[in-house]
Amino acid sequence: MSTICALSTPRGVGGIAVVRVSGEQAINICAALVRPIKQRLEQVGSNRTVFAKVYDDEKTLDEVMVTVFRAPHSFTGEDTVEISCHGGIYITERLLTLLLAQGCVMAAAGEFTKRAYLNGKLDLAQAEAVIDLIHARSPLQARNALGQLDGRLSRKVSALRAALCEIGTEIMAYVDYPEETIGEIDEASITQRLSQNATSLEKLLRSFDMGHLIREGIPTAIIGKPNVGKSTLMNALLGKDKSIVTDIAGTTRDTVEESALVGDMVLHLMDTAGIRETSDTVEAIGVERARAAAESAALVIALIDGSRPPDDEDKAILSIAKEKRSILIINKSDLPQQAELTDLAPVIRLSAKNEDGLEALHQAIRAMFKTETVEGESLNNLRQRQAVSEALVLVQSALSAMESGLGADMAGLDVTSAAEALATLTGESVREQMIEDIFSRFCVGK
Ligand SMILES: Nc1nc2c(ncn2[C@@H]2O[C@H](COP(=O)(O)OP(=O)(O)OP(=O)(O)O)[C@@H](O)[C@H]2O)c(=O)[nH]1
Ligand SMILES: [Mg+2]
Repeated sequence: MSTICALSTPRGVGGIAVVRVSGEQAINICAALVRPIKQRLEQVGSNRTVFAKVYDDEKTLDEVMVTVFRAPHSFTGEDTVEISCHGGIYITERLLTLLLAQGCVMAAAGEFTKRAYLNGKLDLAQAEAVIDLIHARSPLQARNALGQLDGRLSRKVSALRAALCEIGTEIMAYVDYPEETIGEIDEASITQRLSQNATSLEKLLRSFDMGHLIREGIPTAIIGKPNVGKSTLMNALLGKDKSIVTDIAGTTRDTVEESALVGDMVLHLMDTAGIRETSDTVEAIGVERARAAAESAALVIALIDGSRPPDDEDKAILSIAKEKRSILIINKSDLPQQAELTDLAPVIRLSAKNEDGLEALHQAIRAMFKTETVEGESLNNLRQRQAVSEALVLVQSALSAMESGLGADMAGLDVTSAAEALATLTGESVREQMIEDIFSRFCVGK
């Protein structure tokens, strides 16, 4: 395999930049350019960092720190050299040019991680976690990706797969050699174990929705009748004046969208027009959009004004919220309170204007999404979901074959195929094209 090189830090001006070289010739190629002060690069021990100079035609190009990783003790599993040089465009480009002249080739997007996978350092689910970790924007996203990188999802899926393989083997042994199998096949036990596994697969499948939300950000609609303080809350959550706030009912007409880190999650906030009956054509379109936003959201934050007794318009809002995963906010807690609502939970009293009580909102959101997910064990992308849903369909088909007395041989084939479908998740058996697709989503240098 060729020896690859790339800039692993963002292109541009910075304190330092890291150029990574990986492959059989990594150390030899670098040794021609990078000279440590006290010894030759070839003599530097594994996982050691030393001070060195980079030479460009016998003139010093830069003073660097260079780290040598010897196979298999590196990220890629190959000999790897990481050169931490000064972070400038000229220096990094010149260094890469010199490396290419010495026989390196430029790494393709995700090639370092792809090699880590091909060399058995990571399985496919872990490799995907590397992309998620790089793109994480919230602590929860990062922890989830880190859990997956640590192999939590892989272990869970491997355990399920092993259980299915065992059932499959048992059935097939009986079907192929009925006379040698001790006793009758225990159909009741097989059916029970199959349905247990189906339940686990269903649960895993449900975790996709949550994993996906955590990874992509939670579409969140802020709804309420006019003037309850939706835009004020939106601005408080964003930490800037994005939405226009006035005391005129019907200020917000179009949906205003922006992402924000709320607590430890990314929310895609949608501030909406106040929902009410109106004859104004423009406002009516805004109200329609508000309803659509609530409909499409994964979380609805419904507001009412605590300083006024709730009316029919508020009740209409509550009934929209009831249909969704929602949090009810009684706003304007700084004013004398008139709204008493205890039938809906969770209810949070806060003052959006004074930004008083926002922490309780953060906690409610956190509690709502955290209890439903185990960090690092959720399915995070469509590929993973596809593998699990294929396995589930096959297990269900095996179950109905067993229950209808259609024959153990049918069930055996289905269970074995289900185990194979799960194997694609961790990459124990995948097509070449799938590997290409996954790693092309990476950035160069990773
Ligand atoms: N006292 C008090 N006033 C608030 C609070 N939140 C919002 N307001 C005021 O309520 C009025 C309406 O606020 P907005 O944020 O524009 O309300 P809205 O729900 O977006 O209204 P529309 O866009 O018209 O639907 C403004 O005068 C705000 O200053 C609060 O917590 N306390
Ligand atoms: Mg508004």
